[in-house]
Amino acid sequence: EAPYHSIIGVNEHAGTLHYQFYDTQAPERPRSLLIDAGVRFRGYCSDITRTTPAPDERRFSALVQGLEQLQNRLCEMVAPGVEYAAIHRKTHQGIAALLSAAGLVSGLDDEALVEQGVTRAFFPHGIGHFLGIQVHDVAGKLEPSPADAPFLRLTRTLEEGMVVTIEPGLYIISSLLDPVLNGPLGKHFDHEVIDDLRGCGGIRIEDNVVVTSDGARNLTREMSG
Ligand SMILES: [Mn+2]
Repeated sequence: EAPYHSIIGVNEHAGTLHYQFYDTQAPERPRSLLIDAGVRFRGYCSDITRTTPAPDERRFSALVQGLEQLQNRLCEMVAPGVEYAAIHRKTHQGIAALLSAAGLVSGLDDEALVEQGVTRAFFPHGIGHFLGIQVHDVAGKLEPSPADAPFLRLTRTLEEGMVVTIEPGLYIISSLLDPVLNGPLGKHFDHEVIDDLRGCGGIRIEDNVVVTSDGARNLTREMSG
C-alpha cells in the first residue's frame, strides 16, 4: 500500500533526492540513514521522511537536531491565511542561521547567505506540496512559482482542510555546492568540515500537516507520540 517507491539512502546516498541506483553491499562505515516513505490509507497518501545519524557522528547529529528544530517551527507556522511561500522563505532564513551556527559558514550574515544563493545550494527543493489522493496532489497553481522559489510546487494561501508536507532539507550535493565553494564566496566556508559531511549525504525531515480553523495539526507527530 505504499503510494510511492520508498527512498532509502545510506551515507552519501542520503543526499540524492530521487535516486535509482542501488548498492548491493552494506557500507563499511554507516554514517547516516535517510528514509522517505509513506502509506496509502482509504485512498489518501502519507509522505514522511526521517534522517538518522550514526551514534558517533557528532557534527552531523547536531545538524540533524538543528534542522529538526527548524522543521518544528515551520510546522507551527501552518495556519489559515498563511502564504505557503512564506514558510518556504522562512526555511531559507533558518538554514542560513543553521549553517552559521554549525560553523559551516562564517563572515556572511543570514540575509547574504539567502540572497547570494548559498542556502539554495544546500536546500535546492521546495518546502513541500499538497498531499491527498496523490502524493504530490494538484496544487491548482493560480500563480507561477515566485522567482526566488522556482521549485515550489504550491504557491497558494493556506485554507482550513488543506493538507501539506513540511519538508526542509540540508544536503551536501557536490554539483550544487562545489561552484559556490570554488567561487568568490569560497573563503567563507569551512571546506574541511563540508568535505567530511559529504559522506553523510544530507538531511530531510518531513511531516504531514493539516490546516485547521485556527492553526494546524501535525498528523505525523501525533501518530509518533
Ligand atoms: Mn514530500
